[in-house]
Amino acid sequence: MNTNFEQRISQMIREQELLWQTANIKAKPNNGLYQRYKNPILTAKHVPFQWKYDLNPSTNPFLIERFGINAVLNPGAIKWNDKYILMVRVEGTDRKSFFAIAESPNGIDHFRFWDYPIVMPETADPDTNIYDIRLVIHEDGWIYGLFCTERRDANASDSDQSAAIAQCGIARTKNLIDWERLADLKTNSAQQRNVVLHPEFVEGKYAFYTRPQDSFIEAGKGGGIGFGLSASIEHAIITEETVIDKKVYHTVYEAKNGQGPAPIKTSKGWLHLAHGVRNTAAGLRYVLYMFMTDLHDLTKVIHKPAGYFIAPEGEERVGDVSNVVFCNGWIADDDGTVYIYYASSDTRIHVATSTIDQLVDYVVNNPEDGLRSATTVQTIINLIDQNRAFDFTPNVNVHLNGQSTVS
Ligand code: M1P
Repeated sequence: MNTNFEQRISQMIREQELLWQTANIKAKPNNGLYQRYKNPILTAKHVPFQWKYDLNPSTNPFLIERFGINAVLNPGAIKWNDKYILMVRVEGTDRKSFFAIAESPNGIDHFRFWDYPIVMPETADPDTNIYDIRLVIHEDGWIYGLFCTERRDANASDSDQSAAIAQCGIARTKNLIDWERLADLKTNSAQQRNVVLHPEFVEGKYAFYTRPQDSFIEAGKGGGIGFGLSASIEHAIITEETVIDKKVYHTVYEAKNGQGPAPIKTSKGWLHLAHGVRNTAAGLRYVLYMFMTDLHDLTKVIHKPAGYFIAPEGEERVGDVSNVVFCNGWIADDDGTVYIYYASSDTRIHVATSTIDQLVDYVVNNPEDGLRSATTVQTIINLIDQNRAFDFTPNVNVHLNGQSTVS
């Protein structure tokens, strides 16, 4: 065997093991609401080299990478068999996305991919691309995965090779390996993305969060997070979609928005995490925001703080599609910790941790968007007035040598 070949393989094994074994550490500062971590938890480099290389020196004497991975992003998440499970969108250099499971013992580091990617069965109308799965352990006993299935628009002309139709694919499993593909969701909307299954039955039916949209990129008049019911999951049909959280002028979700993962049930209401998009001179900017719906009327938003919850920061701002954070997976642990798995710039995956108490406090007590500069100023004045009761002014002593100390 050629030694260079062997050396390169040993090097790959060492580098990958190092990546998998590296502990994550808390990033500074903690903003009182969530804790970011220093390292992304999954990158394209975490994908096992056995997926990319033919390791046989006689068929691949130059050890050329036979299949390239471009990015790992937008994972669905559940805690299952005591492991933190991410069902990751892996994107090849051929631009096709597929799903693969990575698991961690603690939710913040040591994520490793399972040996094989997921084989997702197709319907009679094969998917061109599948992505952004939302995993839900439903009270009917199945684990569901709802994802975007994209196919070429059959009505597009030959000269238009980018026209696509996005719809919601549905599959279920008991072991995360063998998936049963069900019929795609039917709604009255021309396109659907960001569809999420509610974990409980509502009026004895399956409940869905939807995102009706007019065209592949533009939400158009159909924008907003919708809600609808279907009696069947095997042939899910929503005949009536109610928009519960619409796009609004001059907010972080004025161009479009979409439900993130399935909401988390709390004593105060259902906690929702969503993404909001606005247009800028530099292109679309994706941020995450939160709201809460009523425990008994899921179409009623009862709390919604102004602005974003997480926006791209530092290296998160740059990647394949820059200035994007996107989340379709979080895990609420038994001790109240919430693990928020978000991707940055459609390139890599991060975790931020918080607690149910912190998230509920934020959603209930942070001020709503007054939708005008004047109301924003009034919000700040109210805070300053309340704070006059507390004197936190530090004593600053300036010494003769020009140095100062703070006590
Ligand atoms: O590129 C940013 C995101 O764009 C789409 O989200 P939405 O449908 O809300 O516009 C999706 O393709 C998503 O995967 C991607 O991260």
